Amino acid sequence: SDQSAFDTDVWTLTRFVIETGRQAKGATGELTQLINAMLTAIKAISSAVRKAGLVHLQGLAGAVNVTGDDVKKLDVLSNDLVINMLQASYGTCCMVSEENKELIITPKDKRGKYVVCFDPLDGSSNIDCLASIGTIFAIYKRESEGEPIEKDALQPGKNIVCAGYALYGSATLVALSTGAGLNFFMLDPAVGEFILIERNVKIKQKGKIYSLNEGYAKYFHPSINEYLKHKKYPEDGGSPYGARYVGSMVSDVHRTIAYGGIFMYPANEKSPKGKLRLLYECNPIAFLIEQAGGLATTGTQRILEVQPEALHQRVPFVVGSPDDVNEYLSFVKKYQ
Ligand code: AMP
Ligand code: P6P
Repeated sequence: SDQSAFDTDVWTLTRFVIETGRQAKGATGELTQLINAMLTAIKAISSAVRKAGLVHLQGLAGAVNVTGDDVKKLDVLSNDLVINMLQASYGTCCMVSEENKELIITPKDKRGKYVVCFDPLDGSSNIDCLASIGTIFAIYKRESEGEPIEKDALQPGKNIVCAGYALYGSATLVALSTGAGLNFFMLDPAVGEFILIERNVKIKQKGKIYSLNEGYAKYFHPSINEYLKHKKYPEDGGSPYGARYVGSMVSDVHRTIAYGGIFMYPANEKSPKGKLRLLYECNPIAFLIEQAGGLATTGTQRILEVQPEALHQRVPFVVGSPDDVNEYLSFVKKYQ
């Protein structure tokens, strides 16, 4: 009977986070509540993303609005969902969102001890062509007392307590780490729960794929073009690498973790610091990649060591399999 197919002791992400919370000495449950609030927002965003092409969305349930009035853009809807769910968890004192220029201060009566930096819908320029998009977040413990200030959010990525991404692709996946390895969870829409599918994920030591927007080749530093030439015309007679680039960071990063290789958004003459934002794109991804045994560098510094100076600052970003990132760094060193 199909009963046998039903796992009655399934590891949901909610259960997994409660379990790791119970194992954390002296934990009060505040972080567990906060992570589960983020997951609720992600489930709602997933539902909205999958309907966006069909109906005008209004509210959480995605009721059809036939007149199409007060339609919220998907990235604004996603941003509101994350802010509201996290503040309602009583776990945050302030937040940084890609959608908000200023620090988002949690109302006094709802404050907790965590800071969350997030991109509610990364790659939203890809929505209209139905390419995969994602949500990225990083959670830190606040450092100051009293009224939350920007300094609480301007922490190096090495201070991250928990980070994750959701990928709204052919299925909805969450990658999550609280510092003890990287785990993958897949959304079972029938149950509305994320199910553990891969524990302690490790990236390949070396891959066969490079991923970047070569449309900027004219503006790249010579070390980049020289590295790319080596990938396409290997002098050692090895076979060339394959090229893959979605232009949606979570999609390109997830493929890099799953298949190995290198993802790059380097600086170029038009964007001297690159394009990707340190607080809510580069730091969380760098944390997760390192948990998977990979490397994450600006080209001159480990991403997680960068001391942020501004909420929306950009950094050059090169991540992936250790051998691939180190090979790229050898080309950078040639020019130093
Ligand atoms: P809390 O009292 O819930 O804010 O947790 C205090 C500390 O325990 C956190 O900052 C984490 O370092 C750790 N911790 C709490 N909950 C979890 C969890 N669900 N998974 C991993 N670590 C946790
Ligand atoms: P480009 C999407 O707009 C995004 O922020 C990332 O998701 C993606 O990696 C990057 O920009 C793509 O930028 O310049 O290659 O179009």
